Amino acid sequence: MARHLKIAAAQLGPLNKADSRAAAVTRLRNLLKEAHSMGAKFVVFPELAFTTFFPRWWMEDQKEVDQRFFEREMPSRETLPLFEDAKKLGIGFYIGYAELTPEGRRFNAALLVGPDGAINGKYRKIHLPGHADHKPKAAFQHLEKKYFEVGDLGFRVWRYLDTITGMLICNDRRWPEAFRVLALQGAEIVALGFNTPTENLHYGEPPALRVHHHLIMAQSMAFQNATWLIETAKAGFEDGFRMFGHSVIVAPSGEIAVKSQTEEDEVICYNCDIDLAANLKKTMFNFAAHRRPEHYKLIVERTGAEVTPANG
Ligand code: CDT
Repeated sequence: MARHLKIAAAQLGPLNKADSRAAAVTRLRNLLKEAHSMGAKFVVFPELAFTTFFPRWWMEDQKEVDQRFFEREMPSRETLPLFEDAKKLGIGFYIGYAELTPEGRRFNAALLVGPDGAINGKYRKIHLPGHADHKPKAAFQHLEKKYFEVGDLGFRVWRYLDTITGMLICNDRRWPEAFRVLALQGAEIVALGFNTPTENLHYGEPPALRVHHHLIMAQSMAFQNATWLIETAKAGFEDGFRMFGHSVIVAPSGEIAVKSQTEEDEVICYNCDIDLAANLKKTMFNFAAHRRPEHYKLIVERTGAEVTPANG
């Protein structure tokens, strides 16, 4: 019998700098309840879901940054009600947060929480976009390389709700290698939260094109790796800086099953047939039959592109 799992993407509208952690948790709890009322058993929340997307600002007082934006433990006193609700409702979730370890290390992290409220897995973002240096003349900055270390837990999957589920965070979705490493571990679902500015920090680019790239990446990554893909946005104007929504649930066929319509708090939900990819995995994307890793060596040996033509 086919396995089905009703999954929700719980998109958040803007969280401003002045918004308290408690206010964010209240909104997340409301979204969780709404997802539950729609029959969802697994909810995917955004990246850095408890605060504004703070890496857009250069801030020098690290103590204050830690205090305002980072979590020293999970669940913390303030985030615990979300975990308790999940347990009460018997619903699992993915959530992104800024992690400050007891050793003083900082990561852009995500948790996979079971329907019993227990933490099943943790991922620390590996592809950190942007820059570490101060660009005071820029309209906004993208300082993930200043505030976070590169994740050290690898790309992993977990047995979760009778599926194999992997986690990624935001910019990871632009790197096919990340998805393929999850698919090679049998991923059936990939959960990912994101915060993507509507404006391109580096050069003028039509916002519609940015959304177009977001959608074609999601569709191709899901199809080429034969997984369900849930991508959830934090969206809207945060302190005047806009981020696009377009949270999506994409089927292993590469089709968008459902997509958000707003840049506000919004739940979308789909009853995912986890076995939908079975034929694809036996034929076109039968990795064991068709992959040729002996010819992929450059993928792991070389980081940046070098012009090395076969004819010299
Ligand atoms: N949060 C995050 O990773 N956002 C990036 C923006 C990159 S622009 C420097 C993204 O890939 O959507």
